[in-house]
Amino acid sequence: MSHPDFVSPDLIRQRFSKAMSDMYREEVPLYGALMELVEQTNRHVLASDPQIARQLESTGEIQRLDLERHGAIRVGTATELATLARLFAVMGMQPVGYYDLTPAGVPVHSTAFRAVHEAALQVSPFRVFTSLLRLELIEDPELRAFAQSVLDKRSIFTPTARVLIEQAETQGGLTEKQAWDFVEQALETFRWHHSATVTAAQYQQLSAQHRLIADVVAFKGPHINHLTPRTLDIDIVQAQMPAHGITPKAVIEGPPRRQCPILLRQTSFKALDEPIAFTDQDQTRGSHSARFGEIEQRGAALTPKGRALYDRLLNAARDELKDFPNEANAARYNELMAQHFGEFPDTLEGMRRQELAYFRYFVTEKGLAADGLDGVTLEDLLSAGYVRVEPLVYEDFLPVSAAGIFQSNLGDAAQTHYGVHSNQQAFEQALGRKTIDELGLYAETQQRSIEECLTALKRG
Ligand code: OOG
Ligand code: NI
Repeated sequence: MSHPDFVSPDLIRQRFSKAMSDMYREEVPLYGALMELVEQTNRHVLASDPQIARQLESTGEIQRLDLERHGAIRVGTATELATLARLFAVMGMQPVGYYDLTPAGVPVHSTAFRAVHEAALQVSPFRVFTSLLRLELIEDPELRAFAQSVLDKRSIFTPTARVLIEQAETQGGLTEKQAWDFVEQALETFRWHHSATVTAAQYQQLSAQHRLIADVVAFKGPHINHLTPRTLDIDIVQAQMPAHGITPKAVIEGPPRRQCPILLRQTSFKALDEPIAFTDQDQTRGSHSARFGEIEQRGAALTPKGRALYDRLLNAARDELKDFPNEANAARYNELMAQHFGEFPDTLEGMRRQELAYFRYFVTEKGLAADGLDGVTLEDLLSAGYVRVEPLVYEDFLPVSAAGIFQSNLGDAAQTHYGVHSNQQAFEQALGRKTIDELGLYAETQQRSIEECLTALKRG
C-alpha cells in the first residue's frame, strides 16, 4: 500500500545515517579525524590498486563507500528494544542475526538492525549493532531491582517520535515533512547526555557490578557509543592512527590480512573520560567513558561451510595463544593467525569452488553477444567467460570480534564468567519478533543474481 507521496524507507535511512554522523562528528571530534584518515586511505587504495577499484565499481560498492558506517547502542528493557525495532523499521531496517556476548563476560545479547535487500543496501548500508542488557545477570537482588526501577522510569523516545512511528505504521509510510521530522526526532534517542539519572554512589555501585551496566542504566538514553566508517585497508589505518593522536587497540579483530578479504576486520580506540553530573551534584564533577572510535574493513560473506572453517581456524589460533590477545602477545597472535589461516583458500576461484563464500554473478559483454545458450550450465557460462563473479560483501558482525571491541573499551577489568547460556528465544520475545538469519539473506542475493544472469543470457 505504498503511497506516491511517501518517502522510501531507504531514503529515510540514508538521511538518518547522515544526520547521525553529523551529530557524532560534532560531539566526538576524534570521529571526524578518523573519518578523514579513512577517506585518505580509501583514496590512496583506489588510486594504487586498480583491481579493487574495478571490483567495487562493478558491485556498485564504490558509490556506497563514503556513506558506509555502523553504529552501536545498548538498551535496558524489552520495551525499549521492541520500540527501537519499530523505529528502525520506519527506515527499512530489520533485526538480522543473534549475537550472544555472555561467553566473553559481557552481560548482553544483541542483533544488528540493517537493510536486507541488495538494492536497499546500495542506497544505504547503515547498520546499528543493538544490545539488550541482561539484567538477570546482576547477582545482587537489591541492585537488580534498583536498576530495573531506574530503567522503568525513563522514556528514551520523544513523544513526537512515538507519534511518527505509529503514523508510519498505520499510513504505511511517511510524507516528506513527516520523514524529516522523524529523522530529527529519532536522533534524540541516540544523543549524549551530560547528566546522569543516578547519584554518584549509585553509579559506582552499578559500575562495580559491570561497567556496561552503569553505561546502560545511569543515563537518559542509549547514546550512540561509536560510529564506524569502512576502510579499504585497515592495516594502513591501524598503522597511521598513532600519528594522528589516536591509540588503537593491540590487535585487529577478525581474520588476518589476505589477498581476498573475508568477513570483517575491525579495530578501535578507547574513548576519553567525559565529564558527567550525577543527580547529587550540581556540576559535572563525575566522569564516564563510553564513546569510542572504530574502523572496519569488509570482505566476502562466507557460506555456513566457510564460516565453520573460519571459526575453527580462529579458535585454533586463540587456543594456541592460551590468552586473550593483548599488547604483550600481539605479535605472536598475528603470527598464529597467519599460520592457521594458511588453510583457508585465498583466491576467489578457490573459495567459490569449495563453496566457502557467497558470490554475485554478472553477465559479461561477451555473454550478451553470445546466443544459443539453452541448456548450458552456470559452470559452462563461467568458463566460457559469459558470466563472471564478485564476492558478496559481508554485511553483519562477528561475535568474537564484537566481544573484543566491547572489552577493549570497557578497560581491562577482571573477566567475568557468566554461567548462563545464550537465550535467543528470550531476546526475540523482548524484540517482539524473530531475528532474520543472515546466511539466508546472502544465499537469496546470490540466487537472485544467478537467475538474472540466466534470464539475460537465455533471451539472447
Ligand atoms: C558494541 C560492540 C560491538 C562491533 O562492531 O562488533 C561492535 C558495543 O560496544 O555496544 O560494535
Ligand atoms: Ni562496532
